[in-house]
Amino acid sequence: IAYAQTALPKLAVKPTYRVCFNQSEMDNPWRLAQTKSMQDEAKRLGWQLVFTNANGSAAKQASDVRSCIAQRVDAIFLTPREEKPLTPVVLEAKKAGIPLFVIDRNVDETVAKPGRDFVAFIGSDFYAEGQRAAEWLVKSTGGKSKVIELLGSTGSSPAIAREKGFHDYIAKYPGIQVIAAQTGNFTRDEGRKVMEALIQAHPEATAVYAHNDEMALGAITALEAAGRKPGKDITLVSIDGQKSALEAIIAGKLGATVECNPRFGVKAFQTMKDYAAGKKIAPRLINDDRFFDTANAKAMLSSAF
Ligand code: GYE
Repeated sequence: IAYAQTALPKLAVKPTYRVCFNQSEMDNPWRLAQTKSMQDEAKRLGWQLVFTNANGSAAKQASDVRSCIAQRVDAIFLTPREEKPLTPVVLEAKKAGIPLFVIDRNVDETVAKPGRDFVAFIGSDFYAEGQRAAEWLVKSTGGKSKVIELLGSTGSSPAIAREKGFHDYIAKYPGIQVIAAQTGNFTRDEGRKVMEALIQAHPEATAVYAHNDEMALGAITALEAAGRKPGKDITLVSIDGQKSALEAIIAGKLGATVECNPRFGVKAFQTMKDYAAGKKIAPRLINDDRFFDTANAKAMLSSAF
């Protein structure tokens, strides 16, 4: 689609709105928490939320957004599964005059830019998350480890940036080597299966960096089945900060997890209201993320999702 040099669509101030939330998948606690947060806040505001679930298919998610455009909703909240396949529909929403907010994962910003083609990107700094995971691993292994990396879904912005952030950080530490990397699609089951194979092929591994907690938890199961002792003879670090990951930290199996806050509801809808009111919206609104390890996992458990 050719990019048209036009202003972003306006949004009227109204007592209530009908908005779409286009979810990518619902197969892990992070996605469930994100969805619940959007639903709870819509309910609290008395707005109508049109919810779609793409079940892990970027193609379905694109058609979900198109059907929201056809329904002429007031605004669209898109959490794009992958960057490139979801970029065209962002431009289509603009063309149709519907303000769109990209939340959590991003689209391809070389084509669609926040503040120009869509109202704003709201989400975590995935690159910083990768760096924070690397920083912890460097410290806790004394700068020496052979790492297996479990990558997130290929082509998704968190997988891209969590990989880059981690690798850029460890570039200064020659004692830290990534000896194998494979996608586990952000799921527990695939994390387990991939780790089963990789630990066979690379018994010399001393660490695991998983792009999310679910894959780390799957990896722990696989490592234990292979006779390894997670937390003792192999160090694991991951990202998300879900409750079951904090429990794994308390159990001494997972070393640390960088929080990726899934609670978007309040911030997303407040940003939309501000936009309707004509306030200036920053193109990038970055969430604050905590960090969990043995020092605070117990105390933080009840606040995790
Ligand atoms: O880390 C993962 C989920 O997009 C940041 O997606 C999110 C990621 C999250 O499936 O668990």
